[in-house]
Amino acid sequence: MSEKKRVIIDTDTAGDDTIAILTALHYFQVEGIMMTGGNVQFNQQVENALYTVQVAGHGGKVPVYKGCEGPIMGLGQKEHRTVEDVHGKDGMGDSFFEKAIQSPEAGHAVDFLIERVHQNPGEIHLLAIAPLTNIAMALKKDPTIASKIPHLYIMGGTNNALGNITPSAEYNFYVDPEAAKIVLHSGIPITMVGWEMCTQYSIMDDQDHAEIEALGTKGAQFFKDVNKVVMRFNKTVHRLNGTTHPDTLLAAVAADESIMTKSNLYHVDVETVGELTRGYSLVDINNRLERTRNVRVCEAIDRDAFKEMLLDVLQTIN
Ligand SMILES: [Ca+2]
Repeated sequence: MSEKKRVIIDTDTAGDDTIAILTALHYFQVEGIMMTGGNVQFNQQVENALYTVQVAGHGGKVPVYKGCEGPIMGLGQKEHRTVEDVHGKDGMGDSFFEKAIQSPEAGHAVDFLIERVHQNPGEIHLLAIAPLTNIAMALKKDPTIASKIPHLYIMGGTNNALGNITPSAEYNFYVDPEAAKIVLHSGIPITMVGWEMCTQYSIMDDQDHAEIEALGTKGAQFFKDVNKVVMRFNKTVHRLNGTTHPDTLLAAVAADESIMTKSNLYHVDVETVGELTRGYSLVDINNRLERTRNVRVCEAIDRDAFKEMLLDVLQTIN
């Protein structure tokens, strides 16, 4: 078997971030985890990441670095909008797990990323499943890393579709659109998996949850616990019949691109000043702006193959 691809994960660990981390630990050599402000209170997210690594049996082997706790600008708001209503107070379905044994590292996530990329040029792929603050700040601090990152997979934005945090914007782009702009125009080869891919292909309904529970593993129990609150939230707010797995879908696409059955290279940008559309991602499908096609946009997924990957991951964790 060939060596596993090496990745760094950037996450605001709550809800589906946890399952994405489990997925990444299954398929990749994870060099480290970077924390960005997002879903819930920052130190809770750090704890969630550490606990998730421990659940996967990798406790003490994958360093977790604290990064930027809030967006670059945030338009004068003291704190960005967190979403405890989606994922529970602890971001883990109100499970209130025990404290992890491992502690976060002393250094800053941005410095870790810059250093690790320079030490391993062309080797470190990035999985971005949070607001893009850390990656943008790293690019600002040292733009020379861009040419040394072979690929960046982003869960964020939408491809001309309904948002989730507002009608026009997906959460990760909405929290820090300035960061998204910096990253999208960095020159790093990018694959974007938008929110509409998640609602079309990643939903696990009651039947799927029953199948997962029947696995009877520690991984399956963990999946059930962290998804308790989001199941209720999705049914009442998004009118979606099941749990959503945007971050896991992103990790799965990065692990096996063949599950992405349709994709195209488009010019993609993000709105930063719109009255109703801050954080909206513009995907120029018909190339009306005649600008550089900077992002490969995922447009369809083999849903069965994705589900099989998810079950494999949860089956393995015992
Ligand atoms: Ca996330």
